Amino acid sequence: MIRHLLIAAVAISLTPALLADARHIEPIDTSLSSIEEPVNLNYVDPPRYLGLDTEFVDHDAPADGHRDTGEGGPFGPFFNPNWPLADSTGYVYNGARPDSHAPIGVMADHAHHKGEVMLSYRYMYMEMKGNRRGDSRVSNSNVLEDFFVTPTKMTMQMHMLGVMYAPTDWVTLMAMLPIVRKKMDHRVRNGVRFTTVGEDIGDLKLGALFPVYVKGRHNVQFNVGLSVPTGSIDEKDMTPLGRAVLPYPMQIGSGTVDAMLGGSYVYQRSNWSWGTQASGVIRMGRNDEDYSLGDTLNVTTWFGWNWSEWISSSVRLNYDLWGNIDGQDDRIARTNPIGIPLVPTAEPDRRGGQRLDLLLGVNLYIRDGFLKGHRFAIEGGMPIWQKLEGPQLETDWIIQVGWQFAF
Ligand SMILES: [Cu+2]
Repeated sequence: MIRHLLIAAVAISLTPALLADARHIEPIDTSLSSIEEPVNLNYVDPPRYLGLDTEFVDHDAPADGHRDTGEGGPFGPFFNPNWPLADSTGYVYNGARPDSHAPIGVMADHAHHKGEVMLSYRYMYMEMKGNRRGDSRVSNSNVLEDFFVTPTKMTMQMHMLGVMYAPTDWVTLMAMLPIVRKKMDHRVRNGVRFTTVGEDIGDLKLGALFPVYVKGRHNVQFNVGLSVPTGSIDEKDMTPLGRAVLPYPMQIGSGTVDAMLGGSYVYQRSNWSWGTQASGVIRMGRNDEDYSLGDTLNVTTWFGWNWSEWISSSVRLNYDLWGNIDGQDDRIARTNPIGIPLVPTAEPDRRGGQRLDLLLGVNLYIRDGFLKGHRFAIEGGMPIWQKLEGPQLETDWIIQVGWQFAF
């Protein structure tokens, strides 16, 4: 089910790009910013004021706007390795704007030119409080009618180190390593409260990103990747039943090799851009404990507004769908010693869900001084809708900050 949706979503998200260019139709824009001169890449001293009709210039691009790598890549006539290329209006896709990187919560959104390396660090904090079944809230005492223990709150912190490297213009390689800390508060029927913590290196993610079509205002990319099960599925902590393996949402890794697949499209105007991305994770087989986490689908779309050559802001909708668990970990008890269902987090068929988030972000691209070329970004938001196979903890808010530096 999720796999079919993923394929459909990737196809739908990329269709406008193909149609728009194939038909050579530019939307008619009656605003001032539509009066765009062809980009002059030799322009030495671009204006640095806030302006609605400023065309920001990529100083690092060769004067003719073309890259001379001489490598054709595997995509035949569809792909031109000398990106970025001008379209018939003379517009050249600009990869050196604050909004030419997606909001920091989006990954695998941009490629690099041959020989470039990018280092990145992200910090994410997420807070989940209270339970939900379907799309309505359920109280703790409500959950305790059916279960011996209820989770009441969870926080997740993640540090993510990333590196990107482009051996050629047509592929950018990526590696990301998360370090995750999860903390969950619980209440027992008898009123006792307890907290468990899971903390470890997460699953190493390796990927390759293909900028298959970068011309004029359009940027189309595909990415494939593999998640390597370096993260723990053996997290233990003290519970009322003694020291035990923690339930599924407190584990750090998936335990399985996971295939990752995605596609994105960004449309760029002189002062704003619109991007959309669809991606998914497919678990391959089961892990050592004979279960696999549900497959996931993510579809996100954002609008970025460039206030100047160094700052942009964004608004983003983010949809996540994740499945239930296949199989079960026999180390995780599902009932207490007298046979009462123990806790909803131990139930493989109460883990799936869907969520739609609204997020606001700011990207900074430092153009001068000793931090020249460094990017800093922040993005935060909250769900506007969620539907969970519960009882399951609901998400309340998410914030992410990041740093990126390419050289
Ligand atoms: Cu990068």
